[in-house]
Amino acid sequence: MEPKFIPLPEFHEYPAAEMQQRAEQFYQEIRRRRTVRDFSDRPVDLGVIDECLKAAGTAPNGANLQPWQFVVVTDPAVKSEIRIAAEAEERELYQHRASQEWLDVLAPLGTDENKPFLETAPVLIGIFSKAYDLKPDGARVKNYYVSESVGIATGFLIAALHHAGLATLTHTPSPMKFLNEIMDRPSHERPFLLLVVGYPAEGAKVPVIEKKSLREMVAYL
Ligand code: IYR
Repeated sequence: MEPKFIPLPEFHEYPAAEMQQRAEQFYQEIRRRRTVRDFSDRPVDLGVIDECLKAAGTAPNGANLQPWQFVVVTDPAVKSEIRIAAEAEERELYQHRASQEWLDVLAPLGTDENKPFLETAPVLIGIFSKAYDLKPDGARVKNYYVSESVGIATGFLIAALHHAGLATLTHTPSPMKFLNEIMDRPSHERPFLLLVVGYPAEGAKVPVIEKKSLREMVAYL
């Protein structure tokens, strides 16, 4: 297919001082984001969720094939099914599958196999990655850089939800194939992550953790 080009729309360049200020402001905003595990059952406006999903859908991705599928769950019965299945896997993980080394690095986060937030939080977003798409005639269209693409879209989604004023938790029950059945997704869609979304419970607590400094995480050549 012939490529079609248009002039780059809506690129904004800011004066140097403003650029620095914007960069600092964004850092200050995003550093307030914390993974929350104590959720309120307060409902959230699905209009907000949709806007944030639209932001996620703008993520750069392999060949613009957009190899993701999102599933928004608000039905209490479905959330309850997800909780039951996730806790069964997590019990296995915490009691048998996880190595001591893994349990040791998880200890400061205070996580365990109990996942009440899967029922309490008003919205769960299942994020699936697709190694290929299926055309109506059953033909496969291969996707590229699938986990990179879905990871970037998920990052956009988390940032958008935080920016809108909602709390999130990136939950990765392992394995999570059960999400295909509960969320009614075909088997070529692979569960990537379950995003728990809502308001923090009153008095919600988060663990004391530290982030790496620039010096620790960046090399300059
Ligand atoms: N999936 C488990 C375990 C877990 C693993 C990592 I790596 C974390 O950063 C947090 C939790 C759970 O959700 O509890």
